[in-house]
Amino acid sequence: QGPAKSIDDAAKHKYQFWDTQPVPKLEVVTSHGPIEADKENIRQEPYSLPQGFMWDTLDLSNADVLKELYTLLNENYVEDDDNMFRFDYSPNFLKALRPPGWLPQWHCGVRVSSNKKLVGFISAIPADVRIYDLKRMVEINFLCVHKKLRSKRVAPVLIREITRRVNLEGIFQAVYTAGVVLPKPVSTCYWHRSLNPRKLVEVKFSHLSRNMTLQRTMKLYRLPDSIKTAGLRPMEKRDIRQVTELLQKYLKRFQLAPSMGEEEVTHWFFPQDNIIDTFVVEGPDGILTDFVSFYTLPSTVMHHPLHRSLKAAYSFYNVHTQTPLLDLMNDALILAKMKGFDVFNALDLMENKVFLEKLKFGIGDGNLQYYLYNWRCPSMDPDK
Ligand code: NHW
Repeated sequence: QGPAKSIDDAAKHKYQFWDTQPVPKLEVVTSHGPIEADKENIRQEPYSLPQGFMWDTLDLSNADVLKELYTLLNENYVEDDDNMFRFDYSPNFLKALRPPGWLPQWHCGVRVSSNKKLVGFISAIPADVRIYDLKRMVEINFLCVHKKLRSKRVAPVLIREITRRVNLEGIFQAVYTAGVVLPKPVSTCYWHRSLNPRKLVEVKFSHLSRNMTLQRTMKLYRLPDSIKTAGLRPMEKRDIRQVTELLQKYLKRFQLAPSMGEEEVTHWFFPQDNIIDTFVVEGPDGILTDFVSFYTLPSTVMHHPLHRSLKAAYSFYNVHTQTPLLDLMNDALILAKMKGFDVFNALDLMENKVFLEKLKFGIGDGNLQYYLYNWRCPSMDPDK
């Protein structure tokens, strides 16, 4: 059965776990504020796991442990609705779980007591989030329960346990995203821009539209060999201060956004091969005016004789003050193509609707819902 995939289904769904949690019900809200007050007394003992399982904090600086987490996610994490593709976050990418202020106990694993096999995980990382006011929160991600342990209500135990560990640090709000509909989402859609249409058709990520041959499709998605924006170059160490300023100023336009200082910007944006790319636009005076960024997240192709992996770039934050966003994103597509990506993905949030159709992105069948935990607020459009 599983949780709902659409708002209509969600209205009928009985949320045995989520109806006990401080999240807004699926109804209209007009004010801002916590749903329940900060707790005075936080439970000191971990929540109980089913018999035969144990909690284990994962030390991601240990390469063997990092590999165990990688394998759990590689074999059991998010798949598309048709179970053809599964996210394949690389071990080095997973090191992103140690941003400034990270805590070891927020890398929360579940093992089989007898053989110590890793079968469950959930993570929290600190983040300053602006919604109404600036608030210290956590971002929850990588909730995963091994396929053999599904539908046994282990996920609610993981969620309660990470909530307890976060509450112990005096934090009572969280942000998270999911493909499923829970109380209560801000929803956005995935859009995909083909870079390597031949392969995308071969693995059935996309199919030829009516009246289109492969040749015509390849021509449609062809990109120039070089970028257009003068002064566009990879971000360097000396750019950190200016990138931070550009980002902070730009994000003020939105109703829900993170707030990052120079250390966070370094962690999230500084280019790392096969993890994160950031390109800045430098004017003749040495002043940065714009930047684009995208991260690398391949998916395993689950049942194809030849193709094992789909190399996808995901649009991250794009800030423009001088170069039109459309031009910046067109250059991002060219750069991604040159780096060997098969597809470029973006959500229809922030200002992205400005370029999606014009740059030949097609709407996908996946939704991504954004959630706040223990924060009531009026519903918000994706461009906010
Ligand atoms: S979303 C990715 C989630 N992971 C996957 O989809 C991986 C593949 N699937 C699995 O591993 C990004 C399992 O199917 C999971 C569920 C573990 C998803 N979020 O144990 P049961 C994130 O990581 C509810 C929240 O029997 P299962 C964000 C479901 O509605 N809840 O299911 C994570 C039901 O509750 P209901 C989800 O299939 C945010 C209950 O779980 C969910 O064996 C977490 C069923 O549990 C989802 N993605 O395991 C919340 N999927 O009320 C953080 C299902 O309907 C909240 N459920 O009865 C904030 C905490 C911190 C607060 C700090 C103040």
